[in-house]
Parts: sequence; C-alpha cells; structure tokens
Amino acid sequence: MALPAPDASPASLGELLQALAGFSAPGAGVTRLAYAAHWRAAHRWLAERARAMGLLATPDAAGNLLFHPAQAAPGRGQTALLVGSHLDSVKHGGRYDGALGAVAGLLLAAECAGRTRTPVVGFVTGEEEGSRFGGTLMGARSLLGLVEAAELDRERDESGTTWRQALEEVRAHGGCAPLAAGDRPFAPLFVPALALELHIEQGPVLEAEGLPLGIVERIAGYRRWKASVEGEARHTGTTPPPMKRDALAASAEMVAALEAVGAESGEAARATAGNLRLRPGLFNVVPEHCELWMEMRHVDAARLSAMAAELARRCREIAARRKVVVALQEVSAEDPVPLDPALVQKARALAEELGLRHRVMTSGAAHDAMIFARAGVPSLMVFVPSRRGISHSPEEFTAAEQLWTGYLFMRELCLRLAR
Ligand code: HGY
Ligand code: MN
Repeated sequence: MALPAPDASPASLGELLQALAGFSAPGAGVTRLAYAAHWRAAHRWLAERARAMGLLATPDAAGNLLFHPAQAAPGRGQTALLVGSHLDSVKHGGRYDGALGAVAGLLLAAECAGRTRTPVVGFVTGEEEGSRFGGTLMGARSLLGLVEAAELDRERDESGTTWRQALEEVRAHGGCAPLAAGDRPFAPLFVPALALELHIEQGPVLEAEGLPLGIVERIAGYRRWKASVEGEARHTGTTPPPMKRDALAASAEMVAALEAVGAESGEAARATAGNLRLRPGLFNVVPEHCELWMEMRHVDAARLSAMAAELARRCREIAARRKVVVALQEVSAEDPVPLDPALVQKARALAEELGLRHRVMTSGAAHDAMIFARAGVPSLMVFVPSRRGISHSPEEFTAAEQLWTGYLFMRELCLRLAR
C-alpha cells in the first residue's frame, strides 16, 4: 500500500529545517546538545512529524530515532536501507549540520514507503558531535549495537552527568527505550543493508568549483587529546625567568608545535587547538596548570599516526626544557575510512544521467557514515555546498535550491538502490 507521498518540496524541506533550527539553547546559532532539553523537544517534534506523514517513529535505547512504515517492524532483524544524520549540534553551530540529513531521512522514509522492495528507514542519531560528552559518534555506534555498557558510566559531561544518567532523563520523557541487559545495552532495531547520509560539505570545495553535488569516497580520521600541563604557581614579580615553570607558556609552545606538525604533514593534514583552561588565572601568579584541547586529522591512517607521534615527541621536549609535566589523554579517535566504491560509482552514474555536475571528494569532517562503513555496511555520503565553506558557526548557509537538488538526488538514489 503506497502511502500518500508528502508534498516534499523545496518549501516543505525549508520549513522543516527552519522549525528544527528553533529547537536550540539561547545565543547565536544552534546549540542542541545531546539529550538536553532542546534536543528532547526536537526529538518529540520529529516523531510527531513522522506520524503526521503516516510513518512510525521508534526510538532505540540510546534515543536514536527510526522512521519506518508500519510494515517494517523494528527489532525483528528486518533489513532496511538506512538514510539520515544526527540531531545534536556543536555550541552556536549552524542550522544545516546534521539537520539536513535528519530531515531528508524523514521525508525519504515517507516518500519511499510502499514503493521499494527493501524498506527505506530514516534515522536520526542522538549524538555525533562530541559537544557534550568526550566521546563522539555515540549515536551511530549505539544504533549499530557497538557500545559496551561500561561506556555509559565512563562518558560524562562537564557537570559530571553520565551518558547513562542523561538517557534516564530522556527515557522519563518517553524519548528512548529501556537499556538491554548485559554488556551491550543497545540492540539494533534494523539490519542496515546500506547507509546513506546527505550532509552539507562544511568546507569550500564545491562552492569554489561551482558544483551542486559532492560524492564522498573517503572520510578523514582524527585524534583528540586533552593535554594537562603541570607547572608551579609563583610570584610573577619576584621569580627570575630561569626559575619559572610556566604551564601557560609551555602550552603556547605546544599549540605552535601542533600547527607546525600539521603544516609539515601535507595539505590534507589538519591540526587545531580548540580550548585552553588554566589555573589560577591572575596577573601576578605564574600559571601552575593548563588543560589544552588539541585535535589532528588526516585522510591517511599512517600519516595521522605519524602526526600524533611527532606531536607527543615535541610536547615532551617542550615540557622537559621548561621543567613542566605534560600528560596527553586521548579522548576520542577514529581512523580514516573509505566509503563504498560500488555506491560511489552508482551515485556518479546517476549524477551523470541526471545531468548533475559533481565531483568525488574526501570529507575532512567526521560523520555517522564512517561508523556504518567501519561496521561493514556499504555506505555513501552526498554533499551539498556550504557558503564560503563555513560550518560549525551561525554563518553556516546553503541556498534552498541547493538543498533541494541534494534531496532530489538522494531520493532518486534511494529509490533505485532499494528497488
Ligand atoms: O567534528 C567533526 O568532524 C564533525 O563535524 N562532528
Ligand atoms: Mn555533522
């Protein structure tokens, strides 16, 4: 029984994105941290929209949301074509990052219902950005049943709330199913035959080349550390320079070393220090402690490992010379991963057939699709352009017709792959 396809249109896509962007903490841009109040409100709203389109909206035990026709029953080993993206955002991020793919997953599940042999199931992962807990891609990893129970108590946010506690609050509002017993608390609701993700590029390539579509063949890996640097509090006025053990000055050299290793590692290398906290933070006290957040990325696993080793070596050298103690704690890491070559070819052929100019490219940003790919699910990402290549900022923007072109392409791709 084919459901009445919703009037998916540039307007309805735009309206859904506009409404979803409204579920945010105050301040510039979109702030929708995993499982927090605005995330829960968005989660409820998406489920309501799905039901209004004739779909069922089933949350799994991690709060990931699956949009499916009634015929595709969850939790029964049903194979499905999964298409979607993440619901959470960075702090003061944009309104398209994750949201475009999540809304596309909802609309595609509705438009494809009853029209394909393999059911098209929309997914919205609850956590991808790592902006609340240390871990990242927690949604895709839990959706696929890859998370161990120990991680539920290990992952904590800045206030000390654990992943388990955050989920208890979501469950109290009906937003997630009970945890499974044993050491795998999340059981997959569907068996993914394929995984597709529509996402903004978040970089400058498509716009620079005037292309409406990017077909992603590889996703860069990353390493993220919190470096703790221990110096010694002393009076800034009375301490002769050679006696200073200055945690902030040492950290500043480490940031410069991070950038230098990035610059020496080829044009695909990325290296950024994103946060620094220090004690005590006064004019007249030599900083005794710093916590420095650093990340490195590369599309090649060996290069990424070499960059990480070189950074550690240089941090140790700086610490020894400045008589401070440094400890690098890795908080999250993913290796680079190729997406499915056969799907890349199929997408390229479809773009040619539809007369859509496009290019095959890598993604410097991490995405849910990398978890599906690493789990052996044939996966593909499709990008639409980002204005001035900006993302993770309130300035993030993609024009309505560009969003719609990406959606139409994904719809045709889904219909063909799921038939
Ligand atoms: O950080 C990333 O690469 C992604 O945007 N979460
Ligand atoms: Mn994203």
